[in-house]
Amino acid sequence: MSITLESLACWLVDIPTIRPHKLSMATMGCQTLAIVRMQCANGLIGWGEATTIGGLSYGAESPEAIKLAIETYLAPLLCGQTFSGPAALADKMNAHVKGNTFAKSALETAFLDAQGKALGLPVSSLLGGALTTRLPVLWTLASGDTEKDIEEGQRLLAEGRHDTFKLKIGARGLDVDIRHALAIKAALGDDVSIRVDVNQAWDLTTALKGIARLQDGGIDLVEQPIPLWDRQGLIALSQRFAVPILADEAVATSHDGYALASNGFTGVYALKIAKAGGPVQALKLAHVAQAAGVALYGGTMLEGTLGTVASLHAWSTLNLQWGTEMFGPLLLKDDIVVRPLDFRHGQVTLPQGPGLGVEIDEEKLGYYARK
Ligand code: MUC
Ligand code: MG
Repeated sequence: MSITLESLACWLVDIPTIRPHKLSMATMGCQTLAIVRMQCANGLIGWGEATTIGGLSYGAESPEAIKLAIETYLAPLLCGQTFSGPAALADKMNAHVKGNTFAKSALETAFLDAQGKALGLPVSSLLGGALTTRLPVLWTLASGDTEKDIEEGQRLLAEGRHDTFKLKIGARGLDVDIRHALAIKAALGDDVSIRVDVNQAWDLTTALKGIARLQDGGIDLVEQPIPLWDRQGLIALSQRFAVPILADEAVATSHDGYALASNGFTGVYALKIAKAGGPVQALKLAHVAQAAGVALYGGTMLEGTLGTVASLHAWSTLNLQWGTEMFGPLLLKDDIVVRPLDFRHGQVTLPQGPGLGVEIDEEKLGYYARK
């Protein structure tokens, strides 16, 4: 069904995190959600969201740049135009705006929300149809303190909220990081899957030493150990170790996925709607991975509920061998939606209503939006 865009509004919404979240390149005390409201003909409204991590420390688009790209370049390009679907929208955006996949992801999300509402269908139905309504979700232990992480992990296991954890390492020396990861693995036990994310912090030599020790210690997955540009290094690591290597920063689009897989990468890809330019674009990478026999993982840019749900609609159409990390809303002290997501038993429930199935609390949006 064709949708005509009338106007676009974008807010930067700052929400504190429940505790400092320490990654190799930044410590987050707050997350900024770039929230998009797409007003369409016939009174239809679509909502979208884009987030990044630590200002400009994770990716090339800051929250402020996302808002500027939308308001200054994409809104004038798109408003007044009619699109038959997300393919036509992406065509138009890509013909006139290079890169800026985070901004495009918020717009593709808002478009899908509007189109789903117009058709009375959940976004997952526009993307191929959900295989499941409950998706696995791990939690990231990243307080920066081994004892605190162990307590947090034990509490979440006891509550039954999560059964799988990711650790953020790479900010400290190799020995300190390995001791940290293996202490958590030992404390949480054999039945609990522990993965690490190095966020590009090691060089290849350090990675060779580090991954060998993590593998011996029972760590299940090693994410982006070396810089994103070192494609050959990542391929070599994936072929050398039995513990799977997860490509995150190194694989944003279907083109990256093709280049890695066709040169012999054998690990896992982290899908993220922001890296690819939206849920539809992220699925293109997923389909390249499926064709190449590379396993899949539903990744987060620590989105709030809107961006998390947009991702879940896409991930629900896939068989994700490594589950998801769509816990973003749980890291935030508050959100701008009427009903929070249901996280339980290591899973989250996919909303069923038309569009994203998320209702925005406009009072909260007004309260948290940057003035
Ligand atoms: C990343 O690099 O994977 C995902 C979970 C988390 O704690 O940080 C992110 C980013
Ligand atoms: Mg990562």
